[in-house]
Amino acid sequence: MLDRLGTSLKDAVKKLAGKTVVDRAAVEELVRDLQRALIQADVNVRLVMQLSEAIKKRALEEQPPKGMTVREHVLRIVYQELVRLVGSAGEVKLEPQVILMAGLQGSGKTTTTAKLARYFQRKGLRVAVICADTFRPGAFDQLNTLCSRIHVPCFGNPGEKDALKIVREGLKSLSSAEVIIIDTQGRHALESDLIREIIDIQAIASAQHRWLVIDAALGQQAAEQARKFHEAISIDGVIITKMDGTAKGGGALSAVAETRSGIVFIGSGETIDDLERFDPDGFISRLLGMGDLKALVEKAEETLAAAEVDVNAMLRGKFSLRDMYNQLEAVTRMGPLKQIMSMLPLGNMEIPEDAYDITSTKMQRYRIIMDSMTAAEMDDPSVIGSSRIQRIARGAGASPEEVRELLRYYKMMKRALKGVRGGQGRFNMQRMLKKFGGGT
Ligand SMILES: Nc1nc2c(ncn2[C@@H]2O[C@H](COP(=O)(O)OP(=O)(O)OP(=O)(O)O)[C@@H](O)[C@H]2O)c(=O)[nH]1
Ligand SMILES: [Mg+2]
Repeated sequence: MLDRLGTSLKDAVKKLAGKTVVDRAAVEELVRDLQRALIQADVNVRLVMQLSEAIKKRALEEQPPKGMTVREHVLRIVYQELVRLVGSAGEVKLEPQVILMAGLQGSGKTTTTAKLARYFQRKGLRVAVICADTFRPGAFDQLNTLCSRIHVPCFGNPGEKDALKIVREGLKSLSSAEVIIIDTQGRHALESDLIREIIDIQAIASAQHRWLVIDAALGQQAAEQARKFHEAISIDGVIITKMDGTAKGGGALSAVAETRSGIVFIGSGETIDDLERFDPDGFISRLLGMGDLKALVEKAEETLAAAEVDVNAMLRGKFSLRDMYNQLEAVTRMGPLKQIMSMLPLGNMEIPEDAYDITSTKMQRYRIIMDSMTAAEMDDPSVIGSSRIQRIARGAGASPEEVRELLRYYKMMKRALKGVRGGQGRFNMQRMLKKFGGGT
């Protein structure tokens, strides 16, 4: 879902990236494209206007940070504002809590109640649910069936018409549970009965979380519903269901903005495990086709730490083949170069497509060649003369010329490292990747 929105947003962003100059006209065109894309996806018009005004104002008034082009700056603003639109990641703590589910008929409350029970169960918490839906025929059976499959206790009483009584008794009888999720009734449209009941339930349950369940297919009415529920019980998180469908999804995004809360989970199918935690940065990155910048940064830090690259020694000029091997390994472990580049913001727009392939294959070859070197050669490559080159090449199934190329590459890297100024012990990956792309 959201495929169409994603495509049109990506087109808008690509158009900007392809412009020779990013001036006022280019920003205005981008903003118009974004507006069109969001409105077509059913995002609330008022919200679209707020968002696009904010983007325009920032893009035209803020100075790009040092080292960032105007183009990157504008795209970063688009990214940040969209992340803000979908809200911060709603908090889900793994501690004792009561969760109250709210939403209209058929939005997916009951299914999601069971999915959430499963989620907390997997995290090792004792979970139980209460069926406070006295409206829908067979409501208790539906929830009870889902929960008994995962051995989660389900409290309810199909003969009882008073939902408040059920909640009161349920909380008492389930007092040994750590997480209690309360499923409530839904109606076709917002009715005062429904709202009054949920206010009363909250008065009894004092739920730490009041989560609104919204069907991704819901259009413009979503904002109105969200506002009413928010006024009643102060919604602190939104769960969007049926993300596996073909819905436009914009309505659900409007609901999030209306409650000023974040999306906590996404339902992506009918089975009990089809529930995902929502990550705003990753979501918008994918939507814009920028790749997951945050994931890259974290991954890069982890991998480099694991590779034990002694950056300081390298900057002092002590750079052995072994150091280079560790670096190559670090980069290889991070995944195919292409994937890495697509995780860098806009990296994929500036680097020619075929640069990746040569590079990652070459990297593999170099590692194989180094694997057939001795420890002494790795520590001090200057001992490698032509007879050793022959031997290394044979051992690696490579040609002597390839081994020489590797040695040339090593020398170039060593020179390049000497040129790295600053020396804060940081490994300059971009520079290294550039060498890979154009150096050999
Ligand atoms: N494909 C898909 N179907 C879902 C998802 N979540 C719920 N459904 C389906 O949506 C329908 C309605 O779900 P329920 O959980 O019964 O909805 P509800 O909000 O409890 O409905 P009421 O109790 O009548 O208010 C069911 O057929 C579910 O299987 C989802 O993430 N993906
Ligand atoms: Mg239900």
